[in-house]
Amino acid sequence: MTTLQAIIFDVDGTLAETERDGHRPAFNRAFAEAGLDWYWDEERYGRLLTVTGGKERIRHYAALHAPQIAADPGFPALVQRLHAAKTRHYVALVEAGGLPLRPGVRTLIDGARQAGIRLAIATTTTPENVDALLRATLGPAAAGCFEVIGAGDIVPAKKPAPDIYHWVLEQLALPASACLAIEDSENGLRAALGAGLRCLITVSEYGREDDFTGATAVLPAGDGVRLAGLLIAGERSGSRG
Ligand code: XBP
Ligand code: MG
Repeated sequence: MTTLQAIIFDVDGTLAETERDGHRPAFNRAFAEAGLDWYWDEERYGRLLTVTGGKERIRHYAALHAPQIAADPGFPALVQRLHAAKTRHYVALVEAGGLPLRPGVRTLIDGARQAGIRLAIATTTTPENVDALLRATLGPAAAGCFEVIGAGDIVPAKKPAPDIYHWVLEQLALPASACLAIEDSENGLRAALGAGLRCLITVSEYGREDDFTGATAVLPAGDGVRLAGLLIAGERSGSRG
């Protein structure tokens, strides 16, 4: 059995419940600021989350609901402007302290570091969003927690493609067999499995209906991350069944 050497965390839905009360209002504020009557309510946003990447989500929505805007030659530039505004609003929401870590995340991070397990991040979200969330939740110590942060457009294809996990494994210089991914969504699970990683699922607000076939374990919302810590501690002690 290969000893666990690194844990690779997803961000949105895994480190913190950021989608419903963070990214979603940030998108809506950017749309309103641009004079667009687009509004993503909680239910519609849940459906849109099947498309990973904020820019990709905007393009997907416009193609379905505003084809005349999507067909305009200026649309690519509009997407960039909307997403930059959305990122600004999201960072402000995070910095206001509205998006805490999920229960058990801080304990898991501290415990893993004390056990000498290396930590990394593999996320679809924009790097500025990760930096803001880590600073707001982990404080000045944040910079030292994660050895590698793979985020956003650093790879050509976003989750469910495995690219971001391949990139992080390459930066860690570790084989997939020595690492464990922690995710909250079907897209994230598929990306991790596609890179040959075992993956724990901690079910999030928007992930309850996802298909988690292939996960090493599916841990319930609320207590999932704490249970993940117990599983990992068990594995480290060699008691994995
Ligand atoms: C979740 C995503 C991201 C966020 C929005 O990322 O798919 O696109 O919803 O962030 P993960 P951006 O679960 O992999 O952390 O607008 O910056 O893409
Ligand atoms: Mg996620």
